[in-house]
Amino acid sequence: MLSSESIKAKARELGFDVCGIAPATDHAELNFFSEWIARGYAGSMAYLSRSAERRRDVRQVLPSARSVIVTGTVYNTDRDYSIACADHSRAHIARYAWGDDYHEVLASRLDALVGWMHEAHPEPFEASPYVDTGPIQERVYAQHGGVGWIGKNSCVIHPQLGSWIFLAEIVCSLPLDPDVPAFDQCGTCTLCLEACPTQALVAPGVLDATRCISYLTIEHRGAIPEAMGAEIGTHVFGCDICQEVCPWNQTAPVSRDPHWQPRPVWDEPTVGELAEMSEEELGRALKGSAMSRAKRAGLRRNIELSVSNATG
Ligand code: B12
Ligand code: SF4
Repeated sequence: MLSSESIKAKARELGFDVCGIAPATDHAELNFFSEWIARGYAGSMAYLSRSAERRRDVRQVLPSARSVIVTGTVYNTDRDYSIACADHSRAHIARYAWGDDYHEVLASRLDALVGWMHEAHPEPFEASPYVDTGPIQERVYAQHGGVGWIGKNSCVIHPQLGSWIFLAEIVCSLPLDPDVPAFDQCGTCTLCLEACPTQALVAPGVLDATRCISYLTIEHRGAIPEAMGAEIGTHVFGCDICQEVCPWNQTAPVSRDPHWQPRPVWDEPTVGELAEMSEEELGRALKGSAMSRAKRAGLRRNIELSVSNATG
């Protein structure tokens, strides 16, 4: 029988920094999703409401599921936090998007882990890998797999690694030994709620995405609502503020993995430098980058707004 310990050891060997096992059961936190959608917090992310039924429980996606193997991968690098930057012409890009597209990098590592599991355990079993885009509530399983707790900023925080971690999972039919769930260590701290420039964190752990800079600059198509324009400042893609102020990220380790090191073009550029990029340069820079999610038109819109906020 494949043991949880051997899977975790293999996961580390493949480049994942942490790995935990959650049982595929009806965790109470999974129920918040439908209320979150009903409150309109998903905005125009129609793919979330469309798949709400499947997102309710991983067994909707894989009926034979008994366990969820959850991995965490540190993407932090040694660059300063955006809140430490006094230069108003600096463009801010979310830390997770500076290097290579994590979807591609982590999907191939998960495939290698699934391949190894089938070799180590020749009897038939089902195993489906997911990185971000699958209809599963990754943070809930991360918490139940002991990877980290869901913080007041709604991100999964690992006590040693902080929250600069990608999540990626394998939903599988094997009844693996589960980990102890992570416990909440936010305590009385509310720094993230206070620091959010758009008051998007409406209660501890509850994010109204329609107010979140990350949603507005990455997911939202069309014009950015006028009322939010100034608050976006020079954030051209995503936002890290509620994680930068988090005490658990003040001594977070950095990754040496070449995949997550900042590409020169996204490494602390000014809004002016981004505005001057030709279509060809932008196309090249977005190849194999998670920033392609915003589409060229979205990025151009964000850059234009940032230029106006920086100069206005
Ligand atoms: C949609 C989405 C977004 C949306 C909505 C974010 C959100 N908080 O839901 C937007 C575009 C805003 C976004 C932003 C970001 N995202 Co995102 N996103 C997702 C995605 C695809 C789905 C998340 C989801 O299901 N949201 C719906 C709500 C219900 O879920 P939730 O907030 O995660 O859930 C908990 C709380 O909201 C709470 N809750 C909800 N309602 C209520 C009500 C009450 C009363 C209570 C008490 C609690 C409560 O309970 C829920 C379950 O425990 C996941 C990948 C995945 N498949 O899971 C990545 C994911 C969550 N994102 C990720 C990242 C990195 C980011 C950003 C940091 C990117 C950036 N720098 O710009 C920001 C962080 C913003 C933030 N503070 O959350 C990572 C997070 C890694 C981590 N360590 O936690 C994920 C897991 C992707 C990945 N595979 O690594 N994201
Ligand atoms: S990512 Fe930025 S805008 Fe979104 S909740 Fe965090 S601090 Fe607020």
